[in-house]
Amino acid sequence: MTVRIGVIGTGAIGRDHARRINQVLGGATVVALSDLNRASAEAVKSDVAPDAAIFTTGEELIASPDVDAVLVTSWGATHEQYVLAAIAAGKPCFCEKPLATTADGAKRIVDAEVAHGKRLVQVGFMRRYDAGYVALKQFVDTKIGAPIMVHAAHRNPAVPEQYVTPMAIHDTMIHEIDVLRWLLNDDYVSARVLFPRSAARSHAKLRDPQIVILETAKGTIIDVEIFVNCHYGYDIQCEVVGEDGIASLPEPLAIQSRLGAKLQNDILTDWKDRFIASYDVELQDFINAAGKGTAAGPNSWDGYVAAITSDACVAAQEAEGAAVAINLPTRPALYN
Ligand code: NAI
Ligand code: ISE
Repeated sequence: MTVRIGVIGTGAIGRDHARRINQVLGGATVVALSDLNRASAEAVKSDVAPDAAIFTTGEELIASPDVDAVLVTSWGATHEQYVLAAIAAGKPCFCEKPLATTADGAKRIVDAEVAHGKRLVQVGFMRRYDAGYVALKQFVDTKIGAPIMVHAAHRNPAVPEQYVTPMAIHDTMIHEIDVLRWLLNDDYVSARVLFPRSAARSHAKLRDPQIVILETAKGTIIDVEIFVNCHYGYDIQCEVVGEDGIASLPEPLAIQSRLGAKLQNDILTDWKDRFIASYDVELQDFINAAGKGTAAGPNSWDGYVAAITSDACVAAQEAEGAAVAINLPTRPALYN
């Protein structure tokens, strides 16, 4: 069976996902596109999805009998409405992070999916599919004893002008929020945020960098440096300190050279390149499950927990270094 996919939001990642579905992956084809900016959908049709119909609204795309499954890759604040519409239509739905921009919004999705009685939603936490993180998890699970501390960093070379302080959590650190609880098989109980002096490239509405300190239920302490104007490259770091040893996320493959009296290797500059292989694997997982009328991978509950944790981290940004508690409700059986 070829899964007929509709893509809502054809900006940077929507375009890239449409390309990989039609040119890299198997078992699916992009049959429909929709974007607030119709010219963007038309450009993606012309470049990577020649057979796609263009729909004026996401709701019309979801309702189309020609669409079996939906990709939601529009701006975060619009995700909830489309994911709820896909669940109501009984169609598998891949939603980019964040699942919703508020914990209440994510809960409405969890409730709708639980009422439907079967998984339909996969959240775009692609790091769980990254070969480096998968290898790190296997190592942490078996070799270094109980994890005691994690030191992580999420550095972007630059961000657009409209990027403001809370986005460092909702838009950027949300990847660590998801992948670290998966890596540690643990949940968070509190968050604190520390701000060093701001770097020169930040602006009045962006305090950058910042350090988020998360404590887990098992007592692991995690520090995540978020530095979104670091200038030098796109750099993701993760080191787990266990009772018996230390394990680190592998660096991306790069040629090391001895040249011109320098020992060096390139550092990536774009998130699209850093996780390119994991985007392929996550979407193939979605396609395979969608072909069976369901969803796999990171689920709505993971999206909900990430939203609750994000809200706590944003509250912690405003709490002047004080800890903010993170309380999770009981997980519905659908997600066990
Ligand atoms: P973008 O701004 O490049 O593209 C978003 C597109 O959605 C735009 O073309 C916009 O016109 C369209 N859009 C907005 N509201 C819409 C609506 N109601 N209906 C239809 N189209 C609408 O943004 P980008 O970078 O592609 O991000 C999109 C989403 O993907 C965000 O939620 C972002 O957090 C996530 N993302 C995830 C990444 C990952 O590593 N997993 C990387 C980059 C983005
Ligand atoms: C972007 O939306 C992503 O998801 C990238 O992975 C992240 O590094 C970046 O900060 C976000 O803006």
